[in-house]
Amino acid sequence: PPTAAVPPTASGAASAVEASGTPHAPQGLIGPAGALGVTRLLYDDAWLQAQRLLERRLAAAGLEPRFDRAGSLFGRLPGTDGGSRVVLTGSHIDTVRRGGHYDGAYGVAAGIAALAALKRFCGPPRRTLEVVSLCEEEGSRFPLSYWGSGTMVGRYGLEGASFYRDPDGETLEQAMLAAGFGRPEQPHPRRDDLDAFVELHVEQGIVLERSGEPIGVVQAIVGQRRYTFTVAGEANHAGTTPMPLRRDALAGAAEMALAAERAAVRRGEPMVATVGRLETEPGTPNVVPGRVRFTLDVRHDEAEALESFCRELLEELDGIAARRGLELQGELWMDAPPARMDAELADRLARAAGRRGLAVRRMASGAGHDAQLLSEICPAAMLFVPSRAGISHSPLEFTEEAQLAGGLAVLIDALYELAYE
Ligand code: HGY
Ligand code: MN
Ligand code: MN
Ligand code: MN
Repeated sequence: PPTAAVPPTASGAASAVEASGTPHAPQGLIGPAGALGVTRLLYDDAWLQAQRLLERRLAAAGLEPRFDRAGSLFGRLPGTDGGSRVVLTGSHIDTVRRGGHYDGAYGVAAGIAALAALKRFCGPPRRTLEVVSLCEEEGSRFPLSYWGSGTMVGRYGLEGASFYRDPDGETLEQAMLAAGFGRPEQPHPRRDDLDAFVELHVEQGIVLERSGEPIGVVQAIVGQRRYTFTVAGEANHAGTTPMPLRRDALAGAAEMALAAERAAVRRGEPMVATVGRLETEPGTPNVVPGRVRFTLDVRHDEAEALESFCRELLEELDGIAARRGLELQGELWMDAPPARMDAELADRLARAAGRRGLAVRRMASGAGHDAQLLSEICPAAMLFVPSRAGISHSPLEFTEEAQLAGGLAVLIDALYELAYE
């Protein structure tokens, strides 16, 4: 059992992983990011280098690397039972723009280290274990998110890749093919052989740091909707256009952004609404903006609350547009319903942490995760470790090594129970 193989202290897990010659987190993947942070976008060069590095690390650990047609990378530790079922762990390898080193990458690196340590210290499992570096989760480049887990659960078809364009006009399909994926001879992502999915992830919030528990076990993941709005007014001369005659798209969009903020504050926690990106045209100091595009990210842990909030807010935005003589178009491009984690699997994670003397907090996740989608095709559960000052989606994202090792130790024990016993 892993407790023999992996010493009972959290830091011991890290040294056991070291001692087992298992892959460290590939250089540059884990640790404080530089001032500009980490930007690894689906199918771009940094993304491809990371996937290729992980492929080499999986091969070095004897974990049979293979890519699926969407570019998600799997490592495999075959079970002796000869069955076709798989216990899967892992997370996503892409990041937000100028993000940190931990969001996604920690769950991938820990999953590789866990399988390598189990292979080394416990030999082959009864049931097959796999680790996945999912190709995309953030929605940072193309107007869609969860491309990796979404193609696995059938939310997206690969044939739809030509519909999505990045800000440079490149389609998802062109980028996928250019990176060497999307080819018919590569295995299709669709999975129906999973017995469980366990995702280890940094909390990205401040709850664990404040409460002092080193481990979080997730009960539910919030639902989220993401929109892109286009506000059309009239570009005009900044000097000769009197204020009452303007149809200023930026002033309108600004009023809409404040309306979204006010509406979320009025609703109270856990409702959140964020305008994360805003582009204005022509973007010239002496021209009244004629057109603005902005994104809106709305989240809540109840589907009905999410639905009513968005319905009411869109009516309010239409009212602002009408009053200002602007045209407003909205596109809903992401709608991930709230997801409950598998209770039995969550209990198993909590017990594994307890056996290592690590205090556990049962909690909800305000961040979206691949486990949300994979819960549609198999029992899914998540482990959290603390994020310093609750910061994430930022170069300042950081988690102490002992906390990372604690999460790894619990993951190893949980995977041992699921695949060896
Ligand atoms: O945005 C999120 O919730 C996640 O980090 N992708
Ligand atoms: Mn993430
Ligand atoms: Mn993220
Ligand atoms: Mn491009």
